[in-house]
Amino acid sequence: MTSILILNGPNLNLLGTRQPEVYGQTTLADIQALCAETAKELGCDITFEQNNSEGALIDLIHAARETHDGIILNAGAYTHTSVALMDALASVELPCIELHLSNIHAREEFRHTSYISKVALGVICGFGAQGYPLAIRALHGHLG
Ligand code: CA2
Repeated sequence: MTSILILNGPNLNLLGTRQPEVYGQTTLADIQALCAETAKELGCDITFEQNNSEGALIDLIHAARETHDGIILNAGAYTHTSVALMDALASVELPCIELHLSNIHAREEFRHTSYISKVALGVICGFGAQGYPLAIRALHGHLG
């Protein structure tokens, strides 16, 4: 069975509690439930994780090499700063979809740069929580 790691970076644990005008009212637990529904429908296996630490995210990416077929990554603000996360993704050679709730290109200039895009199979942004099921379908389709 296809196995997908869904990885969420810093501050995404606060979803639904602050800045609803930017990130919506959906909580990360709601998103996890949405992902579980999609995975059940497609017949694939998902692991859903959130961590605020760059090093922990890198460790999860390294471990995925042995356990998962692909990665969906919302790296939060590390998207715009982390060469280390980019290198980790490149090193495991797993297909990765970069995901954002907001349209990062319609926001501040500093969010227009993504280190993750340089090693991603594709990017989904701007569709809020619905981006997660879209990314699962896209990666599942890619993995065949
Ligand atoms: O749009 C996205 O998904 C982002 O990855 C979210 C990051 C942001 O730094 C990226 O540029 C785009 C921020 C996540 C912070 O989430 C919060 C949720 C509720 C309250 C405050 C922050």
